[in-house]
Amino acid sequence: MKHMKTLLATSAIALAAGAASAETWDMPMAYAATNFHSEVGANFGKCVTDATGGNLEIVTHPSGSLFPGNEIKRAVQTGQANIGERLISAHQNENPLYGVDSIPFLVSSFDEHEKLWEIAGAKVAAALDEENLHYLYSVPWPPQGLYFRDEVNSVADMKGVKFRSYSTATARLAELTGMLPVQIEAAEISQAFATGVADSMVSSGATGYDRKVWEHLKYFYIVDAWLPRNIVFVNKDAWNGLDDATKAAMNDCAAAAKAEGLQRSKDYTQFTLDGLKEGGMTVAPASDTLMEELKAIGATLTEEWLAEAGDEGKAIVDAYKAGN
Ligand code: PCA
Repeated sequence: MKHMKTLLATSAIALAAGAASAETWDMPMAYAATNFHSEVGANFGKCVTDATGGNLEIVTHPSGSLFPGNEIKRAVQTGQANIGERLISAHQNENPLYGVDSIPFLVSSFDEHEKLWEIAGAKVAAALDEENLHYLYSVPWPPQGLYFRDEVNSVADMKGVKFRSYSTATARLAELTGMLPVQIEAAEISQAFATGVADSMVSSGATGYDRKVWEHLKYFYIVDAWLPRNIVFVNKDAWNGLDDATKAAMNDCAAAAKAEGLQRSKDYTQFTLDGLKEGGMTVAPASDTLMEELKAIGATLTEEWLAEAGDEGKAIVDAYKAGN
């Protein structure tokens, strides 16, 4: 009997220890569950869960279901969530460095973008570190183009059009083209277009496809203006609390997610442009006039960014240009 009691007590302690060391981290994400960023995030979560034998389970919550996109960064900074993914340029108003991936026409292909990120990524990670966030991995969106309800051949055609923005830089682009910006998370755009709150946006084919915008918008102009990035970060205190083996598992899974994400983003580019066409949209390069006018506006936006980002920003752009 005594032996039995000891056995029971021992297994209760073992159970309690197991329960205490096994943790679940909820990972808020802003984009559709079917979007590649979300799928890569889910694979990342599974990778960590498997690699740690279930000691750290990461559960993703796409579509802004746990926290809306614009609250994810703060939620992770404050530890309301231990890990999350966010479109970093949406926070350019907090630190111009977060908008380094949205300088118009500095890069227009995946390869160029990766070169820029090789230079800028560590600086962005350092800025996040100062905000109690540990940078884990990041994945680019496909090149950004312009969506409209009506045909547009020049900047004059954009005057007065209601424009969905996702950052201060995209809002400024709207202002400089005479449009009326309104900042809306991707999870809300179908409703915004359906109700006429917005009639245009800058984004990738991916987001238009994910949100079936062909039900409301009819034109997608390929301009390859920039490739913004989603970053997955961890609350720094939560990160520091992990043991070395768990950190190593996270790093290995992050490296795999980064590579998978880049490839999936590339693959999704043409797939989603075809999808927009199948939905009935006109998908075409912007006219020469429009392109020229956009480049002039892009030059203004670049100057403004450089003025805000100071020496550090200039050093990144100069280093990128020197390497090309
Ligand atoms: N899709 C995201 C950001 C960039 C993109 O292609 C969005 O529109 O919110």
